[in-house]
Amino acid sequence: MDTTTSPSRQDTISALEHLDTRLLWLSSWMIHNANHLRPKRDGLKVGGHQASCSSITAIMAALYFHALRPQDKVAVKPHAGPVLHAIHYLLGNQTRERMERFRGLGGVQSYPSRTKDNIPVDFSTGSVGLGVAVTAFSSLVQDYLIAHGQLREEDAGRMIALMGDAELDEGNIYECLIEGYKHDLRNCWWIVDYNRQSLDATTADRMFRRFDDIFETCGWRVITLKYGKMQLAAFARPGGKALEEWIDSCPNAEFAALTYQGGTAWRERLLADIGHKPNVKTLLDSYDDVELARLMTNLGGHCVETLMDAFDAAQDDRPTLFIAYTVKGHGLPLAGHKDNHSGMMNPAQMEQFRLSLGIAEGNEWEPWGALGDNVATDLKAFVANSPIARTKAEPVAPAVPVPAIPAPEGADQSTQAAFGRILLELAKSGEELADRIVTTAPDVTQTTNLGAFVNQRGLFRRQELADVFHKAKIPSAQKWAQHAAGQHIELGIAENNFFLMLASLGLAAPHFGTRLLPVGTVYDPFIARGLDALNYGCYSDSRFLLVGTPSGLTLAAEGGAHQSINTPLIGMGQPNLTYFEPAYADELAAMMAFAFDHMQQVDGGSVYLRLTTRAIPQITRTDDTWREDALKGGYWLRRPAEGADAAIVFTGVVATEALAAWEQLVDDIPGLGLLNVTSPDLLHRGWSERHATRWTTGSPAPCHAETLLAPLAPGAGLVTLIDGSPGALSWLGGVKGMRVSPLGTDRFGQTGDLPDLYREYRLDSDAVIDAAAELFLGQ
Ligand SMILES: Cc1ncc(C[n+]2csc(CCOP(=O)(O)OP(=O)(O)O)c2C)c(N)n1
Ligand SMILES: [Mg+2]
Repeated sequence: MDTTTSPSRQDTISALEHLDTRLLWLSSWMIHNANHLRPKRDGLKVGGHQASCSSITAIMAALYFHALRPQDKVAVKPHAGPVLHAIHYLLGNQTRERMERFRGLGGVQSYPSRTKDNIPVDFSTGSVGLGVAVTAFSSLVQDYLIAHGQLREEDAGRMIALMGDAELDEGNIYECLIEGYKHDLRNCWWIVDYNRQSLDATTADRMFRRFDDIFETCGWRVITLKYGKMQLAAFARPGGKALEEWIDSCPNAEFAALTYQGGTAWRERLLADIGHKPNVKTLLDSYDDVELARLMTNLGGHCVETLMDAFDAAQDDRPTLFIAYTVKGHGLPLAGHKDNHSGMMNPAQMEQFRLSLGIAEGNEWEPWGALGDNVATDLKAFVANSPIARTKAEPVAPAVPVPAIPAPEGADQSTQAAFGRILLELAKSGEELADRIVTTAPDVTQTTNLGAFVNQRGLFRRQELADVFHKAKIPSAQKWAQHAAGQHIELGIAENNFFLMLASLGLAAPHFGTRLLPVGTVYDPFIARGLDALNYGCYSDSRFLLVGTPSGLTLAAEGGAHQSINTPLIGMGQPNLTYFEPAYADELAAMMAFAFDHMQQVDGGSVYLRLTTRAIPQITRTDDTWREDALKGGYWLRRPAEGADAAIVFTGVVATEALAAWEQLVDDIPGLGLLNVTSPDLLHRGWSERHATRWTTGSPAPCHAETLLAPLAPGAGLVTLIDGSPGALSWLGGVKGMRVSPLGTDRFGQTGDLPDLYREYRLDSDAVIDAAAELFLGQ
């Protein structure tokens, strides 16, 4: 093959077929090695999915080594992770050593991971459905950057998901389709490995063709790749039409079972069903059993020529769904068996597979093993010349300076209103930071106080849309012109979409080389609705500011369905997300400045602010010393006396009740302290890290919780108070072995006004006083 010019069509097909086989072998071998050859120490199954890999190797060969351009990005279905690594092994980006350690510490991850794998992984996958939908949101982010002059149209890539057919059962796929249509989604391909098998079963025939309708309704082009070229050739022969009709009407489960049984079973069944039709027997007789089995499983998704042509024909920017028919376990003895999801070839089957490919013993890891010198040389050149080989490393986006963020003025303020005012001031400033902020919300823009920012900066739309109400001079507080320079992405009420949007926006820096600072608001209890997508964003190390507001029982009249309880624990338990809950507006301003910086640090992360609509009296500061401690997780609002026996510890909006109780108790309990925990998350993390370092780095410095509690007497008592799960604070008793009386909500709330609810749920100052009395005075 000439390496300087484009290879001929025939050479390309031949190279892709070889690569398909190489990927099948290497992915199978990687899994086999981890399960059958590598020494085991724990008796646990290592796992891996040879059948899931085998159904997608041709698709991935044709995509990666033919269709993919350097600017395109791909999410690979979780169970095809080994195929992705095999591709990068052939490209020279992956080492044998890491592949040998597949699913071992430091080795190739079970499912593609942006942060843990050493090869380029555009999107992490694992929780099925999310890795698919995220590509649509990244496409919207790309359009946002193009519209904002941060990316050239000609550099736009295609966002591609390689998905399992069972992923089509995930609801988040359809939520995403609807949002995608509203936002005029483009440059997005989803390629379904339509092997008609999920984990447990063969997928339902009744959905056949329904997917076309659903996607087409949402503006997608649907391209079905049902037959391979061999099958098409057979259909064109005498008797072929009957064969085609038989395949079309064969139920999924039966097709799978026959595939597993092989050539003899195919022949018997076909003869029984259609053998009496003209020319069919002659047609079938022209294939021996092995060829017949190959013919019957020569589906579109296993035919590189079919795949290549389909990809080549879809070169415009219309979102496109390719439904590529495949066989789970294709080319392996597992093919078609309904239990093959976790099935694995045994050593004898693997040996047989090796021999069938002519791979010499000891040569199993050879990238080009058993190919013969000429073919290997040609193939290496083909791979080296494929566009994907020219993909550059992910860009490093320069940081955007974070200006000082002054606290909003006002004697009584809620943190939610203060948040809106801070964003408004930023929007009016000429700061670069303000230009990089992108806000988004799932239909709660106004009620979470983003409205003022949106009035200033506008809604983002690729096509300009006038504000009809504004034009008609109908008075409205919301002046939401929609234009390409807008900085708010309005989403429908689907929290999964919201979190995936945040995840995509927060990956703009590594994906597109431009740092965006996404700020998303959601009613605090509905974080739970999108929790897996939030986790997905954090797992991908995306950077965003999540604002949960309003929160807690403090919503009062809104009732129990809207009052969040366990979100502080979510905030504490979620890796790569730092949770703060401010009591006062100046704390919030400090936290937002911290967040915008933290989101840009190499070892930073995302930030979650839990806010409220209840306005409380602000306090007068005499100095700024609180700030540093507040950003470490807590500070003394009233410093305890040295050796004091007690402290009240609170988080967030119940500051007023805590302060009132402190004022009433301080005469009876001399030296009583009042601790404002601004981040139960940071305090807890610091505490557990400090214990961990004791065993690793030697002499750890005291953590912030220890430093804060140091003045108290060893057996002191703590009353903790939070409008949320009391467990967020009660653990503080363990730091120095103190007694704790935890106050908070641990049952569903109800409607009521604040005095009634705070009394009923024991969040008021009387509850604090009673708890203190019980703890400290032995009453
Ligand atoms: C959210 C989620 N639920 C369940 C699983 C467990 N699981 C892994 S793969 C799978 C089914 C995969 O079927 P399909 O998507 O068709 O993939 P393939 O047949 O190609 O293996 C399931 C249920 C998961 N990974 N994520
Ligand atoms: Mg499947």
